[in-house]
Amino acid sequence: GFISHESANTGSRFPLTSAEDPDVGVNGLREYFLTENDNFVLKQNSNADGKKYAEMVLQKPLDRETNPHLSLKLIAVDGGSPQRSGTVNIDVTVLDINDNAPVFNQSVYKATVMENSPRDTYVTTVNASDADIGSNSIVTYYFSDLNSGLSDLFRIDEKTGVISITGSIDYEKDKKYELRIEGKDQGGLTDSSKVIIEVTDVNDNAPTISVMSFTSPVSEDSPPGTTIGII
Ligand SMILES: [Ca+2]
Ligand SMILES: [Ca+2]
Ligand SMILES: [Ca+2]
Ligand SMILES: [Ca+2]
Repeated sequence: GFISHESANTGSRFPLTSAEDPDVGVNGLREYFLTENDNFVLKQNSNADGKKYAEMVLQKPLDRETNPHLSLKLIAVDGGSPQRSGTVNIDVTVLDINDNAPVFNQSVYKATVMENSPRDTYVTTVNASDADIGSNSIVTYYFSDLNSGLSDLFRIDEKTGVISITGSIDYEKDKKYELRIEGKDQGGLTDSSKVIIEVTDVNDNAPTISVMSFTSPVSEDSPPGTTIGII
């Protein structure tokens, strides 16, 4: 069989073993045929000694994601009557290259948290999938906008994409957060998305009463309607 990366250029040649036919002349090897397929065409050549051999030429790029394995047959026929033929299996294994970036399954994630939620409270999980295999498909997650200061309030697990709380969430300070996230495969291809987190209010503030203070005492002859204090 053959092993080829899906990145192999069109025009790449894969020489095939030549068939042996002890007969000569018209009864000798005449022609090769290859199973019809999308990627390879057969090219037939002759050595200096007149021996025929064939090679497969890549005419359409391989794509491991659609077809990781090709099972082809090479058939050699002679020119005799009755015609005789020989068949050999040609297995092509297509190796992965990192030609797919991760893709987040949502362009926006929405979540709600209560203010004053304790540290490690679960917020949401983000997920990006990658059509490649192995390390080409392993995605790590991180916040892309590190200057926002939001990484003091939230953390993202780089392996699982779970977002949780690390700081103190105060509705009276911020009612909504927007986190920019990125997913990166081991080959460096990325996708981005965002998480919008709404904070719900908790009744964590008692009413306070403020009284206007006067610097001068109220005189006993103030006209009716004079403001004494405002609650
Ligand atoms: Ca591919
Ligand atoms: Ca990938
Ligand atoms: Ca691939
Ligand atoms: Ca509150």
